Amino acid sequence: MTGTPTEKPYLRGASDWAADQAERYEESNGQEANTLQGVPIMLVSTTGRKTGALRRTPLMRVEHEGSYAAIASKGGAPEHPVWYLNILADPTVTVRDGATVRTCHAHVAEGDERAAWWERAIAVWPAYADYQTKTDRQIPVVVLDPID
Ligand code: F42
Repeated sequence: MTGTPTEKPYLRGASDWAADQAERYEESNGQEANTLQGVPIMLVSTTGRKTGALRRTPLMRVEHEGSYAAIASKGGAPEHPVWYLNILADPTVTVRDGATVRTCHAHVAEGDERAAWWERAIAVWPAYADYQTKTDRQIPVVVLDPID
């Protein structure tokens, strides 16, 4: 798959509350629907690994020195969110952070890097710690580094 996700036809996600938020956030250039319970979100666009479509996923905004972390918690569900599978298949994503949109390269954090980002994630959204207690899978921490 080549090119950035935003060059592909958009397909709406199956979770209505998330898809509604994604669409309002995108259409308002990041000025509306930009928080969850008062905590800022970001919008990660990936390329569907089966459809090749543009997929837009709202996630909690975890940022440090210009890079971001996408936490594949899915509320502690036993299975990974499929946006994570999309990223494994094509690590070129875009991140909307308010009015700023960056093309990023994604990698899954391990070891010390993962520990540092996990701490930052918990500081933003403490519920991540609860989600991890609900599942045997280790919740992936995906670091998104701007490349544009
Ligand atoms: N989810 C998190 O995991 N972490 C967060 O920090 C987070 C924050 C957040 C904030 C606001 C909000 O509104 C939602 C938030 N969510 C958060 C929920 C998140 O937006 C997603 O809804 C959730 O993580 C589940 O992601 P998902 O990619 O598994 O979505 C499912 C429901 C979905 O849309 N499935 C589609 C469908 O039709 O069933 C397919 C989507 C897709 O990418 N398909 C791929 C393709 O090719 O097009 C194929 C994928 C495959 O099956 O291999």
